[in-house]
Amino acid sequence: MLYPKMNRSRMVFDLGGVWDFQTAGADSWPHEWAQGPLPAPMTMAVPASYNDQKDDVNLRAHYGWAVYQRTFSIPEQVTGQRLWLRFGAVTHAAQVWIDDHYLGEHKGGFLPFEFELTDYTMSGEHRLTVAVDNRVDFSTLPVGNEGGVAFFGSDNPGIPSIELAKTRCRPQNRPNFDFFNYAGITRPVVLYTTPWDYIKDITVIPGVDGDNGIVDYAVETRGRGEVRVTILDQGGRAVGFATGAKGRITILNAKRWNPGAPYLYRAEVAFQDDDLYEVSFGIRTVKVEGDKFLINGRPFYFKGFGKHEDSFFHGRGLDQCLNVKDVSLMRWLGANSFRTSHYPYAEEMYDLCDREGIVVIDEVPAVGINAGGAQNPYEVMRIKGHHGDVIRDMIARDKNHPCVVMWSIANEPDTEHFPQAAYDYFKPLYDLAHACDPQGRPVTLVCCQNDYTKDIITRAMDVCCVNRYYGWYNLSGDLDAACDAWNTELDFWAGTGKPVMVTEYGADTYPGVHNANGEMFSEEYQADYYSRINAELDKRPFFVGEQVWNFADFATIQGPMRVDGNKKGLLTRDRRPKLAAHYFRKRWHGIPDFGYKA
Ligand code: BDP
Repeated sequence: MLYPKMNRSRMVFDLGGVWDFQTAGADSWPHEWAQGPLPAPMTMAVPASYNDQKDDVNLRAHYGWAVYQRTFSIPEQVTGQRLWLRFGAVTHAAQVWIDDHYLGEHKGGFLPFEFELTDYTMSGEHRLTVAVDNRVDFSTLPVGNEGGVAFFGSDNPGIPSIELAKTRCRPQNRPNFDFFNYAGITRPVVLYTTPWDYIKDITVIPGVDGDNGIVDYAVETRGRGEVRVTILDQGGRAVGFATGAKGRITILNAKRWNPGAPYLYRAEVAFQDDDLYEVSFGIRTVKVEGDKFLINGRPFYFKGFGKHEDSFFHGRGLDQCLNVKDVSLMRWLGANSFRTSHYPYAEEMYDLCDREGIVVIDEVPAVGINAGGAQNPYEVMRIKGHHGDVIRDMIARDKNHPCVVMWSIANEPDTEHFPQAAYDYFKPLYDLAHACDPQGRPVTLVCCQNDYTKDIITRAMDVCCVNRYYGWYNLSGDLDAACDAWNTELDFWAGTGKPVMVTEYGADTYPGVHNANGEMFSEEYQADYYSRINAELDKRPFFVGEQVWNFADFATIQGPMRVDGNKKGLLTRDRRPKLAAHYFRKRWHGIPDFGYKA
């Protein structure tokens, strides 16, 4: 799906601002609210999560539907054009009305969707109503626990007083994942126009032939007519041209897009004399060969993070200033990459990473496919169809970004207790991801710390990505034992012949806590933990990357496991470095992007 852009054939109108908002019931919302102004609205900024915008525990902990509303009128200049209403993301499900017309619904909180409004473009004021459902359960991605009641955290089953109290406590979201379940209209809402006959989609497949760049392209249009494609370099000079909806263009002596040294070309696509759209792309290749991860034919080493879209007040709402700051901090740290744990991020972040040369592992919101071995998640969770949809939609959205070098189809599913079921579930999704990606990027699944000898799906991926907490959740506080466990496990992965990387390892660290003995939760422990483990990872030639958990501290549900959120950040939630950030800054500036393990 193309990102809305303004140019001489298209207009974009931002519907962001302060909307009316009202919470509704758990299972439904009064649809008559769409027929007029909300009965008792409060103000709410869009885009942003709603949870932290007011000082109200009922809003933070709200469970179920909430309704947003605003009015707008459409400029006369759009007459004769098609008009579209597009949402960057609404978490987790949305029902949309314009005036008295129901436009439709969308499931999934992290990908864009749109409706054509052309038939409703009469003059006068229009009322836009967006109902939002934040509930997670066995049918959603991310996965929540069923029932929506009772507490999260340690349980003492069988105690009468607790069992009785549980039946009486109010419904609440019980995420099966470790980040706060922020909800609302979290990304931009825009109206945009296209001409009647228009460009629907553009696919760019870069390649190389010696010093030259090859651009295979495909343009999907509505209506018939001539397609003309001009390739522009960064200085705006035309360096290639072709006509036709499909074709190949050669760029002589093309400059490569490289991590840390990006170069972007633009494909300017014209359709008849009507429509125009420009897509940025990079000339770069990605390939797994043996136990190496190659970018532009050279062995790349991932240095970076698992991240979250998470910040004060905004929750998971798009914050461009924060994104720029985060990329700047990545550079300050000497990092070159991150994973969009645990959902596709806002499109604006990928544009930024294309421009800044930051490498991205792009992940679908498939987190929580794990019932701790008590149940077979592949039987009890009703997610397979939706899982395929989010893989398809994420790749369709992000396929042209040079920053994206790998797709992650899940985080920490149960691959241990039901290994064959996991294989049968994920192998078709792995094949689907490959079939969807015109650029043929590697595909992975991020595996949980469990019995890796039983897991048969992780080793079937192009890259084995492992999340490991030796020295934290296991072998807590004992770094000798943690290093020992890592080495035993690394001997196992060596046998797969695949590239292996760590996509999560870390230690909760309360900023300001210091300890001469380097005990858990202190800044010293976090720094020691990483320097000890990294010394072991460095010995393994097949080990292609280290992504720490996490870039910054982030919000989670309250519970006995978390002190004001997850504190495994190298940075605090307000982006101040902990001791371990200084350790990594030194380490990573000394590790080249390419050839570290060559
Ligand atoms: C991993 C999850 C991640 C958690 C992390 C932790 O992938 O979402 O936040 O552990 O416990 O299991 O800090």
